[in-house]
Amino acid sequence: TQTGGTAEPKEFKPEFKDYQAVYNEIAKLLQEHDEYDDGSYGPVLLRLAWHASGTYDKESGTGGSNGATMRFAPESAHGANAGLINARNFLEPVKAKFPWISYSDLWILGGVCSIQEMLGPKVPYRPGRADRDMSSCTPDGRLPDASQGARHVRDIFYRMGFNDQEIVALAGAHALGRCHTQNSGFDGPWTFSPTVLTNDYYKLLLGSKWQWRKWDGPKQYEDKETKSLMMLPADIAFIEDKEFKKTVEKYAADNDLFFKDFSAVIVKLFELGVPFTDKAETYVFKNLDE
Ligand code: ZEM
Repeated sequence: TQTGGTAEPKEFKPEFKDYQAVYNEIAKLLQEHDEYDDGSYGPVLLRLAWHASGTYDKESGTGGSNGATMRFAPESAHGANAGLINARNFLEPVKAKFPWISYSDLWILGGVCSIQEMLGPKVPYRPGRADRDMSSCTPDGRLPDASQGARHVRDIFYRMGFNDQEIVALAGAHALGRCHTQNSGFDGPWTFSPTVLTNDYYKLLLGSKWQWRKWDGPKQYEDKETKSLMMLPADIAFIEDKEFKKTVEKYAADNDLFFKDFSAVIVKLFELGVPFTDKAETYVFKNLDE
């Protein structure tokens, strides 16, 4: 009905179908751009979502995915974020097509979509993140250092509020993607199928013989048999540490359990420090081929 000439334009309230449309657009672009790396932007999109979230500090409440402050220096220039410009640039055309979504929500949706499209479990998603300016950039050093061991890994993830089982479940993401010398200095993939999420990371940790790679780069492991796979010192910590190793064994033996726990813990990671309202609904997206 007509309410007079000065009525405000109706505010756009996105619903499930609108977020599903964003999901579908990301999934379509993932399929189209199979020229990247091992054939998918999925791993680097997941890493963007993780590095946006993993700056969280539970004591101060700072950091986390609410803000998308990696758009700005100094955070964009932190060593740990090298190469994530590829993921941010990949999502720019999606942001242009759906300008109503915040970068913070979009980056996390990119992670959710990547996990599902790389044949991982469903990852329930809640929108509600708001972008912040560069004054909310976190200090360098909040993300894990690959050259360190169990003690450091615990310090970093306990700061976010995770326990040992959750840390090991999160690490299963290293079934995906690879290390790039131009980003981290390290080199190579962890598994033979770096664009499909499986529990292979755990199986390979336990089932292969890991030896130091002899090369000029930073200290990393290679599998003795094929020398084509890698582990970081921080990965090997998961089999050197008795407590961590028990959980590695559970996930190596049971992919369904890994999927269930991975989904739960990645939702926790993606929601660290996000001030959702009571009204925030949880969405479970259909995969592109569903
Ligand atoms: Zn990663 N990760 N990560 N990680 N990560 C790399 C790549 C990827 C650590 C780490 O130092 C590195 C988690 C935990 C930890 C992914 C997801 C998740 C790389 C290589 C390094 C060095 C980067 C490069 O060179 O491009 C350490 C020390 C971790 C904790 C112990 C968690 C948690 C993740 C998600 C849940 C993914 C998907 C990649 C692959 C990125 C790509 O571009 O292929």
